[in-house]
Amino acid sequence: MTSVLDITSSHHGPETGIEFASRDEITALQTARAKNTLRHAYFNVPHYRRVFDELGVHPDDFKELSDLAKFPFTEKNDLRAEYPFGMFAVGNHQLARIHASSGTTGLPTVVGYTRNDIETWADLVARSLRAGGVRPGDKVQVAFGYGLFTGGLGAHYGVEKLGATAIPTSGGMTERQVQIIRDFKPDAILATPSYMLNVVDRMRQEGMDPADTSLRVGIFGAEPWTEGMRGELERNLGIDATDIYGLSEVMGPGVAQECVETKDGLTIWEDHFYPEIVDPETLQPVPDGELGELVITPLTKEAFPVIRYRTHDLTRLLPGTARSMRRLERISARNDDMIILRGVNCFPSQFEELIVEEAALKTKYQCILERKGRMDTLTIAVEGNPDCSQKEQDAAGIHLKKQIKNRIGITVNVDVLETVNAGEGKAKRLVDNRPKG
Ligand code: DLL
Repeated sequence: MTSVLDITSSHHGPETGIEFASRDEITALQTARAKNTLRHAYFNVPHYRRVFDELGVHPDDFKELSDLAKFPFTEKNDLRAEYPFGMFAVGNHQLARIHASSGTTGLPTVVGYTRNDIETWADLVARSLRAGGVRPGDKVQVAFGYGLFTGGLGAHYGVEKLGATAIPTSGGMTERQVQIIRDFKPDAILATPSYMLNVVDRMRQEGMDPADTSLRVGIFGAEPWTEGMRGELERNLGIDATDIYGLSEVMGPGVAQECVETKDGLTIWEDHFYPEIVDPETLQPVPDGELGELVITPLTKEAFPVIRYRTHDLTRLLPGTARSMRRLERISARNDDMIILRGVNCFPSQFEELIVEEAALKTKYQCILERKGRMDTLTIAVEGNPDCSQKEQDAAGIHLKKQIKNRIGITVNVDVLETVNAGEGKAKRLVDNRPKG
């Protein structure tokens, strides 16, 4: 620990150390750590012993990183089958914390952390925040939900680890978020991007100019968002907005983070995570640069090792730029959010890119799937911009429908509404009202 009186101590900048390690160093570290993780999982988690044995693979078969492809994937259902603690590799007395992710259906997935896991997580979030432009001494409003969700507490420990000041507002209570921005004068805010747009609206309702706050930096994640929405948040708030990624099963926020100096996708912290991209149909790994499903093997987890976790997030692996570690392209969608409308595959984010272009519409929307007779129909419910006339809003709705036809190739209904509430945490973009079965 460094004392506040110790003015000679400095926080190590990103210019040195592991974030700039050579590819060979990263590969050597990943290889050693993957081997340990495979052994740890095999010898301490009955599920892994069983599925490795069934496939006829053993941790000793792992010699180099490409050998990982011989090992089985882990799916959310595997975790659910062992609910609540069956996938933990340590005894209860070694657990420092438990989180859970609700998911959309069924049992939550439960994840555990040892003290060391919590330390590693805090280090990686601190590293992420620094990459996003937060500095020691900054005040950081943490508007991710606190609780079983990993967002709030995960971010919080990283803020403190960086040497910044956490303001734990949690999510929701938008009026109070605005009051705290005005009175506590935070330098940075962490939130889901959809919720931040609610905060911006609330500021305007209270006669505040969102561009005229103390905020310098915003770090947004926990749900898909687009370049268009980045532009909107940056323009409205006069901040640098970057993308943070993570998932409970692998750790929580801080698995990958965009660097503020390049804003070109998210650096995945490869000293702690080994990423693969697989073809979602064949499940075979594809080369870097190709689009597919992200599969992650965390390399240092004690309480909850997972091998080849299928995230269902779609992205590609890109070479490093601001750091030597590889980047993930902005995660635009999950493959379970894919809409197949009369044979055309599309994602909510494709509509979002067109919605942000309409000045008379707000980036508040939901995609509603219904069945009329034997036909599936898709309605984009989108909020009108109250600063524009009804006529302008209606014209924007008609224009949006045309743009969707021209650019995506499908016919949808567009409903311009006074309010569209997609939730206060992660936005629910897709509402499937079709009869089940
Ligand atoms: O959402 C962890 C987190 C908290 C990340 C705060 C970033 C900030 P889960 O609730 O387990 O964990 O949800 C994980 O959310 O598989 C993605 O589908 C989605 N997701 C998370 N970050 C991003 C992002 C947290 N930056 C799931 N872009 C993931 C797109 C994201 N999707």
